[in-house]
Amino acid sequence: MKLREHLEQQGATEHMITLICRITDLCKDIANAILHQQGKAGTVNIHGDEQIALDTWADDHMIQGLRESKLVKTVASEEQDEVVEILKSDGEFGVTLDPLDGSSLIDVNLSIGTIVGIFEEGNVMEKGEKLDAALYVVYGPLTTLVYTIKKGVHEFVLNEIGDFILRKENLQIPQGKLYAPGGLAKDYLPWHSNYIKALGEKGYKLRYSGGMVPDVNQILHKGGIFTYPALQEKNQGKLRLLFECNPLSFIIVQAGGACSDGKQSILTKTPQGIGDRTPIYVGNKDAVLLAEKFCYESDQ
Ligand code: P6P
Repeated sequence: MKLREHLEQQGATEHMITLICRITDLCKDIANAILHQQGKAGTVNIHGDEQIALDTWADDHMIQGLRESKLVKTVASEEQDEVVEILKSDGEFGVTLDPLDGSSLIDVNLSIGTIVGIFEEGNVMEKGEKLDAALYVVYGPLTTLVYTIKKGVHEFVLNEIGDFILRKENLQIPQGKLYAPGGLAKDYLPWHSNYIKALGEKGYKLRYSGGMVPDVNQILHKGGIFTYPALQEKNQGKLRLLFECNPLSFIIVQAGGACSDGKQSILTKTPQGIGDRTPIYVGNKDAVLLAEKFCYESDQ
């Protein structure tokens, strides 16, 4: 089954179907561009991440494609300093974008991804629980798409003629024991170090690539926990609330998992600014609850 047919079967509105299909077509262009990726752009984004030419190209390409759709009112992109208001739009959608997350991994031929959050009512500075849809694409040995419109989590694979074909429907995160622990151990807070040690003692196996999209995708399929914690000098950690943590947490929660910053669900956090970062624990409910337990006990 092709993506559009599946979205129609899910009862998505015509505008949502058109928007998601437009976004995934833009991701197909990104998949092609990765094969011919250019060098470094010599610029950095507001988060201080060095931008390669492909980062800026992918960002421009997606924003232009959304502009042309005339369905999108506002776009927040990790590569942009401010929210982009699309004035000549007939639509109301708000879209958050991480056009090419982990792009520095291309050099060593590791998988990377695109992350998208969709709000039907244009405000992108909403809590993650207000999302109406979210998707990510993994550019790896396969190019796969995972999406939800709050009616299950579904995976598609790009075939040889450029169609996303249904691969797995109604994905539920299995109980598993993989852990993907981001950040430098020397910078961990003591309670987080104790948490990671406890996972090891429970027989959790470390699986971490440095790409959030493939790492979270692996947790969705095999179970366990992805974390990028608060650090000694960075109490909000590294990962962005709007562009990375909300959409991916939304998908994992829709697949029966859980998410937290150690104290509360990521999806209940009210964004203060486009560059907000947050500590993140996302995956099986028991592993997330264990992190909250370690965090709570550290405050006593
Ligand atoms: P570190 C990639 O740069 C990214 O934003 C995420 O995709 C990934 O999870 C994280 O940073 C990796 O960070 O500090 O482990 O290199």
